[in-house]
Amino acid sequence: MAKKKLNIGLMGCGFMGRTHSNAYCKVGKFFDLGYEPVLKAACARIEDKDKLEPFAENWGWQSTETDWRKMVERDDIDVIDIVAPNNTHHDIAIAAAKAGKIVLCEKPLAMNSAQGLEMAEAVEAAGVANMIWFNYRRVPAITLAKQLIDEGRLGRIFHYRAKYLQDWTISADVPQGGQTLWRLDAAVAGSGVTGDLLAHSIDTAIWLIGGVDKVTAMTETFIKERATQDDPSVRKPVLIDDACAFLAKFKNGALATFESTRYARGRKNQNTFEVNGEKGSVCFDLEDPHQLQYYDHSDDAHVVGWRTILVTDSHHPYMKQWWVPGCTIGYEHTFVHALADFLKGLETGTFTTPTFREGLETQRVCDAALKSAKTEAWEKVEG
Ligand code: SOE
Repeated sequence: MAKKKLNIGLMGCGFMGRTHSNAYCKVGKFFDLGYEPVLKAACARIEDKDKLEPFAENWGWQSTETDWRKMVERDDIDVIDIVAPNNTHHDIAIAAAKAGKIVLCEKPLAMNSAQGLEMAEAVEAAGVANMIWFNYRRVPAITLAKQLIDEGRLGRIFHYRAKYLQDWTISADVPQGGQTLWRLDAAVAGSGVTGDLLAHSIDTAIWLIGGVDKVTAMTETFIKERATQDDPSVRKPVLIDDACAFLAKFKNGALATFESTRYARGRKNQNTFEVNGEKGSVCFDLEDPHQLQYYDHSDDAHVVGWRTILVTDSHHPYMKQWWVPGCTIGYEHTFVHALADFLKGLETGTFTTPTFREGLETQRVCDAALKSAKTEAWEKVEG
């Protein structure tokens, strides 16, 4: 059957631009879908034109734009996919929704929850399909953890314990801002590890066990001043959180700890969680992404213990689309899975999660944590 073409307009051409471009190229080769993404146009600021042209040529984007408003107005674009820095998400997403486009957006949804609310309301008012790319939900082992929890295998959940650790900002010589280091510039990123890394952990937690009621947090900025990437002679105060740790109480009564830093020497992208329930536990570590640890208290007493599930079999989430059992997949596949789920959702008329509304829920937890770090008190999560 002929596939329906879906013309994509990509806003941005950095790291996330590559992960999404790869997903658009691969998804139809591995998943049987009614929609076929067409790489119609890629857009970046005029200052980034020398990066945009080779990017577009490499991935097969048919045309380029340097003005996002023009891209949003183009009649031959069905989907606006935002992979530009966080301070651009709000305006682009709202304009795209008003123009009737499907809107996809990288995480975090926005600079803060006030912006996030306006974005969620805009896509809902326009009635357009929308999704935020929390890709780690689509790691097969994490999706399997969700399946085990939904099947009731863990029973009542008592604890959630998450860590997201990196180490790339330890040197005081790393500048802030500019094309590649905007994650260190609060005016562009909104926050530091809270929005960039903990947003992933929070999204996974909410997906697995439900909404967060209140949090109490501490943050630290270890290096107080850095040179700017665009002009190394200019030094500016660092206004992002380099590290954040918080306690959370979930609406269902479960207790949680979340910790994130870019100062954990040796940790490049360690994203872990453990869930403890009455009947069992699961544990995941992105440094061993194809494994899920599972403890089942109902096992016979003489064999009970943690087991390692190698999540590569055809009966595991997403895996039958790939290779033969035992052959592993990686980081880039999580974006392919997110896109496949989204396109399936379009086919069946259901909005694939996480929607902007769910991205807003995560944003509100981030905001509450950042607020609590200032007030040094427990803060209720809005909404
Ligand atoms: C930060 O270094 C970063 O690129 C995040 O922005 C991504 O969301 C994360 O998946 C990998 O690390």
